Amino acid sequence: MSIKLAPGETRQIDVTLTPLGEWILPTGHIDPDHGWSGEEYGYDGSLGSGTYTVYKDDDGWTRFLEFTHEAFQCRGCRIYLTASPQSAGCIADIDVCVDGTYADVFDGKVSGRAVWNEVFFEPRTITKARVRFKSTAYQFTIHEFEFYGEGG
Ligand SMILES: [Ca+2]
Repeated sequence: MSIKLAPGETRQIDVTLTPLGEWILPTGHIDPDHGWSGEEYGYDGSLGSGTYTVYKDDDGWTRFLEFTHEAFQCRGCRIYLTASPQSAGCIADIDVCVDGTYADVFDGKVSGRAVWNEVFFEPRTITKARVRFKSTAYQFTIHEFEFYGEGG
């Protein structure tokens, strides 16, 4: 919709904004390389608990942790992350699984200072996502991971 106004003209409009989805908790996890501890605490609905890792491979990346859900339309995700030390810069790699194949949706800086990191992308039907991190931090804790989408 577009409304053209003459110079000096004003008009009041009412707008109703409808969210495209909601935050959705994973229903399960896969820790393919046994790199994480307490995985279920990464999606138990509480920021007071988390799953953590101290493992990093030679290339500096943690091992992947996968979060699963029945197939649904996903538009994004968010991660509440703490790095130790929190001052360490962090890169996150986030992929989503579409038709059995992982597709990259995010590679970039995130904050490990106990905050939500939100990532949005073109909607697609997925069954799981996986995350890993690269940093000088010696430990990462995912307090919560949530999908954003419809039909969860
Ligand atoms: Ca938790």
